[in-house]
Amino acid sequence: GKRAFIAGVADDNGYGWAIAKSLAAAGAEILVGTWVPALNIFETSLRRGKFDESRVLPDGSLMEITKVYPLDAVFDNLEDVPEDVKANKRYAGSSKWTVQEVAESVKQDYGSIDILVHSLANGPEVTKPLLETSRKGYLAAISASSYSYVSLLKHFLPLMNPGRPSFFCGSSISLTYIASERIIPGYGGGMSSAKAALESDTRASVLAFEAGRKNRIRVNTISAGPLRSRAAKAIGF
Ligand code: ZID
Repeated sequence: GKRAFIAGVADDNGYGWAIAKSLAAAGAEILVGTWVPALNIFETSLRRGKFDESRVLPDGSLMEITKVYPLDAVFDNLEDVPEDVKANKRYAGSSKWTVQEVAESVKQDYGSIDILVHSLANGPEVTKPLLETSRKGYLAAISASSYSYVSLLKHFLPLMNPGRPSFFCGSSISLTYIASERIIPGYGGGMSSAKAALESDTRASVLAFEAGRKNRIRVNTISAGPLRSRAAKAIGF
């Protein structure tokens, strides 16, 4: 069977959860990366059976999440982490949540993966029109929503099982939104720009070219339709 790492699962409402279920139904082993501030409540809810109804697969069995890794995809390694974040109670409560450390932990635990899913985005100023967005807010959106994919791919690539020449096996995917190419009022804060970067890095085949060359890994992004996830509710959708 295949092993998948899905970054961006913190409840049972979002795309990450739904993708995890589809992959589990197809027989994949599921590892997830959960944003550090959401880790406690996610693990508690999981343990207490709060998601059991949502865990039911088409064959009646329950999806198993083999392991939940704390992750903050805006930090590549410990040197990137500012002191105030290190000292923050929720962050201090767990460890090894930078992208590099998570990849190292997954490697140590399982050796390799076949599928990498990026289902995360964050734009602190998403409710502000672009013209009212600060530099800090814009860069934060790009960091969490676009570069996070470059970083995840970079660090997980060495763990991804390569394909054979005409049979690509390793695969990675992210989720984007049409606001990258059309005006969607309300999708501000640089989020439209962040999705444009994510798509360009994928579509212009920069990542596909580099990842394909290096390790025969496919790189794709899906422009998602509306889903009432936690992230979508936060922008009043
Ligand atoms: P979600 O809240 O389930 O997933 C986002 C996850 O990212 C959460 O679990 C967060 O904890 C996590 N996260 C945030 N910051 C970090 C970080 N620094 N490190 C690690 N994890 C972090 O929401 P979701 O399922 O909507 O989002 C998953 C992906 O789908 C994101 O890339 C979205 O941009 C994308 N997407 C969603 C929708 C939608 O409707 N939900 C749409 C397009 C793309 C869409 O059609 N307005 C109307 C329609 C749409 C979007 C906006």
